[in-house]
Formats: sequence, C-alpha cells, structure tokens
Amino acid sequence: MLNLTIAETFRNISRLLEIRQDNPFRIRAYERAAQAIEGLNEDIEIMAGKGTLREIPGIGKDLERKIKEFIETGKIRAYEELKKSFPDGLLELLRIPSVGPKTAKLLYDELQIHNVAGLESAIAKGKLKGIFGIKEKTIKNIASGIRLLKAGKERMPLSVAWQAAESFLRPLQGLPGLKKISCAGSLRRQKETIRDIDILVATGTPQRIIRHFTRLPQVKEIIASGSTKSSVRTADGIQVDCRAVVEKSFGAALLYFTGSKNFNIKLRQIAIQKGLKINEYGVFRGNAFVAGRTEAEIFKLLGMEYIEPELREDTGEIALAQKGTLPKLITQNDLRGDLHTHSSWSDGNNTIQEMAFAAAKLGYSYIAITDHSQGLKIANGLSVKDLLKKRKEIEKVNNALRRCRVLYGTEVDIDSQGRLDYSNETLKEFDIVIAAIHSGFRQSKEKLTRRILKACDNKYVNIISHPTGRLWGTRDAYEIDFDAIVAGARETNTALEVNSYPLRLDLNDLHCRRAKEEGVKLVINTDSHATEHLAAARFGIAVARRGWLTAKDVLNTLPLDDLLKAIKK
Ligand code: DGT
Ligand code: CA
Repeated sequence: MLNLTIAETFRNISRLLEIRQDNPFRIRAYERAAQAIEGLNEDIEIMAGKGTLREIPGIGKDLERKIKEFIETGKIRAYEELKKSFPDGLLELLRIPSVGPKTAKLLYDELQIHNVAGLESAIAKGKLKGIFGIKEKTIKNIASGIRLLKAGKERMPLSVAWQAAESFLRPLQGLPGLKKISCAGSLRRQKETIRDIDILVATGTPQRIIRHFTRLPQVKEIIASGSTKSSVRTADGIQVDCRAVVEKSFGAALLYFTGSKNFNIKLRQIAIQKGLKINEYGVFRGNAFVAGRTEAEIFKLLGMEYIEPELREDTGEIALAQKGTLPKLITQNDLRGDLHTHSSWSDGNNTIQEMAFAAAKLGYSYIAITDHSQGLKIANGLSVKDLLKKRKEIEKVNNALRRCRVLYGTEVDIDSQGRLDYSNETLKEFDIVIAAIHSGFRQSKEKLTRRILKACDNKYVNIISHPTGRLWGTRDAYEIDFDAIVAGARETNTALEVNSYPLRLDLNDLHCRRAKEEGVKLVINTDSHATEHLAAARFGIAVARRGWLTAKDVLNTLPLDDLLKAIKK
C-alpha cells in the first residue's frame, strides 16, 4: 500500500518546482496526480501489476514510469536530484497547510527556520512579527496549520483506513481454520478519522492465523506479536492490530473491541443491573457462560434491540434500543442517484455519457451533472454559451440511455457577497441547482453565514453543497452559524449536502443529526470528478448512518419524479 507515500512524493515535487518557479503546467500536473492517487479506491501496486495506472486521471506515460520506479526501487531518481538543490527540512515546512513555497523560503532565508519544531518555537518567541511579507494574520494561520498537520499525523481519513483494512481482510478470509473475521474499533463504527485498525478473528488455531497476518507482504514492521494478538505497521505507517478469539467468544469480543469505550461502559452497567457480567469473553451469570457467540444474542439478553456499530457512541442510542425505537439507518442500497458530479465540460475527467453509464452500472436511476459556473476559472467553469451546448449533449445522452436519467445541473458559485454566479434567468433552466462557496473562507462567521443564507433564499437553489468547507488535513471547517443555516434551509426548502468526497465528509455526523431533528432534508453526493469516484458514496453513507439518518431523511433515495417534486421551492 504505497498510495499515500507516492501521492506525497508527487506533491513534494510539485511544491519544489513551484519554489523554483518552474513551468506552471508541470507544477499543476504533479499536484493533480497526487490528488488523484489519494482518492483511489484501489491499491496502486495492484494497479501497476494489472497495467491500469494510466486509467488514473492525470497519469500519463511519464508519471506511470515514475510510479513504477518507486514501486520497484522505493525511490524516484528525478525527485532525489530535485531535493538536492534545496536545503534539508524545507519540505517539512511545506507540509503545513498555510505555508506555501514563498513563505517557506522566506522563513528559511530570514530566520533559518528549517523544520516544524523550529517554526513553532519561533512563533512562540514572537520572532515572525515584523518580518517583511508576513502579516499578523499569516502567523495565526501558520499556527493553526501546524495544529492541522499534527492532527493529520495522528489519525487517518476513513477512506484510507478502509483501503488498508481491506488489504488485510482479503488475504485472511478463507484461510483454513478461520471461522469468522471482522474489523472492529472506530473503523467498524465508521468514524471519519481512524487512529489504528482493529481486526478480530474467530479461530481454533490462533497461532497459524496470527503468523499469516504478520507475514503479509504489506507489513513493514512487527510492533508486537504473541500467540493470540499482534500489532504491525505498514509502509504507509498505518498500525493494524489483529486479535484471535475462540468462536464462542467472537460476539462478545466484537462488541468489546468495536466500542466505543463509553458505550461499553454503559452496557456493562446495564448487565450488572440484570445480575450479569459482560467482558470480551462473554456474558456470565456468576461463573456460568450465558452468551457470547454473536452480538445479536448479547443485545437480546440485555433486553435491547441490535444497535448498529455506527450508533455506538453513548449519545442516546441505548435508551432507544431498550424501548425498541432505534431509527432504521440508511444503507447504500437506498441511494437512487447522485446529485453532484462533474463532467469534462468543467474540471471532470469523463464525458457526460461516461458518467451516465457509470451511474447506470451502479443501479442508479438518475445522475445530475453539476459542472462549475462561469466565474470559477480554475475549475474551467461554464459560460452561458457553453451551457446551451452542454444541455444539448445531455438531451442526446438521455435519448440514448433509458435506464438512468441525466439531470441538467450546475454547482453555482456563491461569491464573497452571497451573490450567485449565474442570473436567475439562467438558473431557472436547470433541472437542479446546487450552490457552494469556493473562496473567501476566512471571512467572519456572520458574513459566511449570511452568504449561505442568501443562496438558500434564491428560488432556484435546491441544495447547499459542502456547507462548511472542511478539507481534511488542509482546511478546518469555516465558521458558520449552523443553527441559523438549518433554520434558513428549512424555511426555504433547501436541502443540505453530505459530500462523500473522502477528504471532505461535510456535513459531518453531528450536523446530519441536527439537520434531521429540525426537519431539514439531506442529500448524499459524491462530487465525483471521474467515474471511479462515484463509489465514494459509501463514505457519505457512513457519515449519514453515524448521524442517525434513515432513507426518509435523504432526498436522493426517492424515485426521480418524487425527487423533483421534493426539491421544488
Ligand atoms: P481509534 O483507534 O482511536 O480511532 O478508536 P477506537 O475506538 O478504535 O479505539 P481503540 O483502538 O483504542 O480501541 C478499540 C476498542 O476497544 C474501543 O472502541 C473500545 C475498546 N476499548 C479499548 N480500551 C478500552 C477500555 O479501557 N475500556 C473499555 N470498556 N473498552 C475499551
Ligand atoms: Ca482503533
């Protein structure tokens, strides 16, 4: 699993080229490739083996060769050469989200700062103040960037964790002697970020399974290894723990190691009230084992409904389970379409037809192609003239493809004053309009909230996309008054989006739950820029499930006609 390492290498190349003021296209090409590799759902080594690297958006012959070179030798020669012409440590500074190439160079030249620790201490001592080109606000941004960077090192996004987990689960499944296998911990609860991966197996031959686990090719280091438990680290620095238990205890162990810790504590108290003792081996009355094989039998014994892992956070779910009134959580099967995707008309990699075919293949009955609006030049936003042509093309695709209807949409930009990037005249022609903020993230909370509310007020805006702007590891959510936005959305019948793009997951679980309580509808979109991104819906579904959403709370579970009625203002 070298996806993250290779993406990081390409990003570093892009940054160093930028300091050198190299060709902007080249700089951009490396950055794009880094992004594409980060977003992959497949192991890049496996892709290299199959010869499918060139299918990754932005990977041409040259980058394909570099990826192969890295897989084979652990290095890219051109990168090693490039690094030589820069001081050591400069790259570490560049990893801080708000430190661009110019700032890094300035810090180095003026203050001889060459690593994060040095920068932290310089900020603490007030040394950055008064340096030409560094404003007070920049210093604040750098400090919060350092915090983001550190947080990013401690936890990985859910998508990355799943990818790593699957590379362990797949080869273990079907081993002789293995009875059951599951992930546990925060991954099974599908938290948006994961510290380490927990795997649980039921087997009568634990040593054999554990040995196999520690010898998998992606294991780079064995941190600890015993007869029933082992911890390893992958080349990407991801820690994976594997525990083996007997089949009789599998349910109890799964319950215990899935957590959360607070949930476990509450469950144990309930068991005690019933004269039972619960631990990772089973449920006991005195010394007698009474349950433990499955989670379901344990929940039943404790007098409650089965609680889905995503709900196990001790935030009210236990009481509902005791009453038998838990919400029936949405599943990926409930989705009937995707309402936020891009085609090659703006900054996507695929044509409308390719996107529509891919959606049909997923069993969707509709897909909205919501390319960027005219003002968003970096994303190749569409002029009004382009829109006419795009609409014609959609008609053509719809005539040819019956299974999946293409909706004529846009992701219209909300400008710094809350104005939309197309006139109402233009907006009213779309089947569906989503509005989003793409700049001015650092405005005050009041101003940002007002911008979104103003967009909600527009008669033609159906959905607010990625409402808080969070980009994991790069940008915190911008400050908005979420309660005000929920109220505005409800008044104007505007839906709020859960953006499934793995680094966004915005809205988050808490937002979902709040919106639902207030009767605001949600949509789960992928913001796909290529056909293969459509599969990311599973991460939006994970967020929605953690936010207690049912299919009824999510508009794109509706059949097309009902959907179009429901979004009308
Ligand atoms: P993470 O790894 O920080 O993303 O989150 P988790 O929830 O996977 O935490 P982890 O890996 O430390 O432990 C896995 C599960 O094991 C946890 O969710 C609940 C259970 N567990 C761990 N330590 C304790 C404990 O001290 N008491 C109880 N009751 N359960 C624990
Ligand atoms: Ca864990």
